[in-house]
Order: sequence, then C-alpha cells, then structure tokens
Amino acid sequence: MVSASQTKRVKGYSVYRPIVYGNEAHPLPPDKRPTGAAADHTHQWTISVKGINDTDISYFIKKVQFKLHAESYTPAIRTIETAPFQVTETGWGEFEIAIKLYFHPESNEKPLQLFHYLKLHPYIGTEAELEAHRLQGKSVTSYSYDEVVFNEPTEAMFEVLTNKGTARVPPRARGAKGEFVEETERMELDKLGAGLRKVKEQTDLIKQKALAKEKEVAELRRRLEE
Ligand code: SLL
Repeated sequence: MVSASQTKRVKGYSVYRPIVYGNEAHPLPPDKRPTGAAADHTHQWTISVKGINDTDISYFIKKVQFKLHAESYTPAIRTIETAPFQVTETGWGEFEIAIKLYFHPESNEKPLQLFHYLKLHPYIGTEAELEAHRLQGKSVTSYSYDEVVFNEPTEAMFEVLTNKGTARVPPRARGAKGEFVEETERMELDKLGAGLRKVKEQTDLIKQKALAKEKEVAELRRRLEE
C-alpha cells in the first residue's frame, strides 16, 4: 500500500544530503595476504559510500549496489543492505566501479547511478617515488564529494530527511550552506595546491633535462665546426 505521504510532494523544496564515495587501497605484503587471495593480488582495497566524517547515511539510503569488474570478481554485483555501505577486496588492477544508490521506498525515487574509477596507485611521481611508495606499503585514497538532491521530496521522505537526518548529520553539514561549502572548498584548494606543486616539480625537471640536451647539441655543433 502506498500512502498519500509517499506520493504527495513538498512543493518548492529541495533537500540535499552530502555523500562521499570512493576507495582506499594499500599494497599487500606477500606474507600478509588474506587467506584465499590470489598470488598476483598486490593490493587490498575498500570501496565505500558514506556521509561526511563517516556519518551513517542509512536513514536515506536503503542499500548500495557495487558492480565490480565482471571478468575478475564473482559475484561481480555486491549488494550492501546495511551501513557501512562498503566492499573490501584484493586485486592487482584498476577498473571502473558502477555504484547504485537505492533510496527508501517512501522517497518514491529511482536508484541513482554513480561511477568511481578504483585507484590503487598514486597519480604522479617518478618511477623511484612510485617504487618507494609501494615498498613502504603506503595507502592511496580517491574519494569524491557529492550531494544527493531530493527535489520536491515526498512528504514521507521530507519527514525522514529533516527529522531522522538532523539527528545524525554533523552540525557542520547541517549549518548554513556557506559554512560547509567553505570547508570543502578549502580541502579542495589544499589538494590542488599539492597537485600544482607536484606538476611544477615535474616541469622543472623536464626543463632541466631539455636544457642539458640543448647544451649537448651546442657542444656537438661546436666540435663539428672545429
Ligand atoms: C586492467 N582493465 O587491465 C583493467 C582490468 C582488472 C583487475 C583490471 C582481480 C584479478 C583477478 C583484479 O585486480 N582485476 O583476481 O582476476 O588494468
């Protein structure tokens, strides 16, 4: 039975809830392989969908379906019905994971599809840096921030989002929108700063190499002309 509050919508309202999805991965030392993990599995990783600061999102999410690389993992579709919505696996390669969020039936909303490219290796660095990173068993993370927007939610879902939700979502996420955006923007800028520094290091290195090559060529020319 569908009640009126499950079909009647709250006009002119949008309610948004933050989510963080993505993965953590760390190299598996050969002697610390979980039992059953294949010999060529170099990493252990966890893909998850959470709220900000690991808050529980099960008050508005009913279940999450993760679709793994079908040729590698059996079963490839993992359905997680309770929080934390996450899957831990081992493997050697990166691939795209389709994530489907299912909302509670009173929301009368269709599932929402997201995609995350599983990340096992750091983005940038010299071969030596990557090797050192692997040997030290350092973990890698790749998370995306997003907001699930309920446009004109059903009355029942509005109730869930505003009552149950406020009890669990931290004040920072609930407060004036500006505050929260500021925080995430700052985090993004920090990440960008680190990325830009790295890019500059790499370009400086390439410039130096090009300069050395130019000198070599000049020297060869000079000798030829002698
Ligand atoms: C690649 N296109 O070639 C990707 C596929 C698949 C990763 C990566 C599990 C291995 C297994 C695993 O890591 N699969 O147990 O078969 O990079």
